[in-house]
Amino acid sequence: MIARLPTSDMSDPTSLRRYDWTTAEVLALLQQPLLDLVYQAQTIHRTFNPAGDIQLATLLSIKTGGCAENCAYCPQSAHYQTSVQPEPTMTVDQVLATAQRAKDLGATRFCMGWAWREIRENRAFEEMLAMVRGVRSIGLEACVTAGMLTDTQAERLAAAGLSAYNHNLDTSPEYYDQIITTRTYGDRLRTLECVRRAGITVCCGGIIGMGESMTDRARMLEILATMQPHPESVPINALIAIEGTPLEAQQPIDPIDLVRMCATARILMPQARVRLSAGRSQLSREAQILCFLAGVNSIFYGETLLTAANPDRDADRQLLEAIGANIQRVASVS
Ligand code: SAM
Ligand code: DTB
Ligand code: SF4
Repeated sequence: MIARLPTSDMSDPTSLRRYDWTTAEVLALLQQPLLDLVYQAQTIHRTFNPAGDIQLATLLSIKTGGCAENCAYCPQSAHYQTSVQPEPTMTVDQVLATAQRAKDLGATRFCMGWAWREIRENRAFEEMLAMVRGVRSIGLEACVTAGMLTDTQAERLAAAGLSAYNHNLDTSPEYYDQIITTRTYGDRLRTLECVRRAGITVCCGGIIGMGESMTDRARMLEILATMQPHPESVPINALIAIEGTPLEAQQPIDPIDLVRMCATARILMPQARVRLSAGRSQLSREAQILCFLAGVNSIFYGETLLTAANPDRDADRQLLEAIGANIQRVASVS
């Protein structure tokens, strides 16, 4: 039986965009029979995103390793011994050359990461602003992920033309302290509010496969889907269990669980870009295709994510060609 959407009147699609989801409703969506879930998600996807395009985003780690936070999944935390070594911060010229190459290879969004607990107002921040201006002038959407920020910093990033700021909730508020203790869920939400106030679009999602329950997954999606407006971009990551981190021995997720997360995110946030993010290397082509059917409309394109492996470009090109994907050609203005 198809879990009842609060209103299933597809002739008035705006009534399906809601901000008052409850945990029980989200859990019911997440746990319904898979084919019903995917059918609902695809129906909503086609109603709200008639263009049906898929965005290719390219990631680059500008400042790698040595981070003060203790996120249990992260190879860049200074708290753990992993194969990731702190590296010198990349220069503006290096970054812009990489962004140009990403554009030439078909990406429309360029996402830059700094392994920082928070942004500080120093030379590295001035360089970040120059990178954002440069990426925008190449004609790409620019996204930054660099930890916590303040209103003033968000306003300066907005003035530089930043399209989006990525800051994930990662998991439910209830499970959060099993994963990170060096900052709180409230810290995370405060940063997201600064991003929103500055007029930058919000990129916010999380990870599955860290030992959380179905209810934790539902709670995370509920918190995202009760933000008003919804995040414009929702990355769904499957844990990449990295040697040396506390989560190194976690068993891989069942790909069907990832399909469920993507489909539920699509139903809850009909117009968000739902991004099938970390963990794609472990997925078969068929599992990825199910995720597209469930409403995923973006992937990271390029051999590495920030530090971990991603499928190589040839494999992705073949996959996208095989399904006749309609790839976004021009960056959106935001
Ligand atoms: N320091 C910044 C922050 O935490 O906001 C930005 C970088 S951080 C690497 C960006 C996101 O990548 C994390 O919030 C997490 O969701 C995801 N991530 C990091 N390591 C991961 C892993 N091993 N597996 C899956 N996702 C991961
Ligand atoms: C997101 O949610 N996933 C991307 C992006 N936002 C920054 C990062 C995934 C990182 C995976 C581990 C690594 O490459 O170090
Ligand atoms: Fe990794 Fe970001 Fe956590 Fe630092 S704040 S340990 S870079 S996820």
